[in-house]
Amino acid sequence: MEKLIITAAICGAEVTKEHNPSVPYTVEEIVREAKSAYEAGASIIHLHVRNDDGVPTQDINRFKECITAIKKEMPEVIVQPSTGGAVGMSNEERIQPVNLIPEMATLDCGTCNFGGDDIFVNTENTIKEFAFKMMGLNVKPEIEVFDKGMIDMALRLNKKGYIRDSMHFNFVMGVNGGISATYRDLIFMKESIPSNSTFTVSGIGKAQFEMAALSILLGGHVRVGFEDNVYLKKGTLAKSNGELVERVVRIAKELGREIATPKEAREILGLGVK
Ligand code: KMH
Ligand code: ZN
Repeated sequence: MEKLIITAAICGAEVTKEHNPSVPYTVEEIVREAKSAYEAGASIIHLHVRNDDGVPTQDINRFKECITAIKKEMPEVIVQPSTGGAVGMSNEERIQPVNLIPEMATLDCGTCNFGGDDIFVNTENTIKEFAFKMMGLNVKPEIEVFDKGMIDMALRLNKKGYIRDSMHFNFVMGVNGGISATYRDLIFMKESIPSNSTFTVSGIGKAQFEMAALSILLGGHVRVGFEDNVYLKKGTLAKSNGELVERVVRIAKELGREIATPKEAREILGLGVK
């Protein structure tokens, strides 16, 4: 089986220090968390950024500052900025980090309830606009899907030429409003994507490690991190993103999957290839 790509979603936009005091806000904290994840075996850092007070921002200069600081410490790591940002942000705000021409960025492929009155809005035209921009700059989209219909949207946009082949999906499973984090649903999602695609799985909350284990067995990849889950195990907060990555590495080793380096992750994902 292909080596396992571990992505660390170190920060997110919704989780705060009240959920876990190690959630990073400042540039220094973001570098600390990225480093802990990288040293534990993550090859991709999925990045949201905050102002020092913790308020999420998509400001291009804040992204630039954080990416430069991460790359200074870890030149080979893949940094994947979010274009989802936080619920309620405008498209203009959200797309900003793509102008830095990162190797990858997220492309959210549908609208989703996000609990309470929150709706994460991604209209068809938004998805097309973001996909078109990423294609023009040769930024590989990680196609974020919160439900099966979002896979179908990505497949339609692939046919229409907005997304290149060898698509890479992230199945986000267990959001209050999206697909559940069950074995049946993960197998359904995997069987719904083209055979030349790759996928990673983000199990939300307590589903994180069960979904990770099943993805490892199915030949998929894994995302963990504070954005999705702040607990190492029931009742125990993770001290760092690195602790979450370490747990995935232990599970993978037991299941016979080797861990990809950033260089190997680039090869698996075809980064930089047009
Ligand atoms: N924070 C969510 C509203 C992404 O990074 O592209 C969107 C999100 C997805 O986290
Ligand atoms: Zn995100």
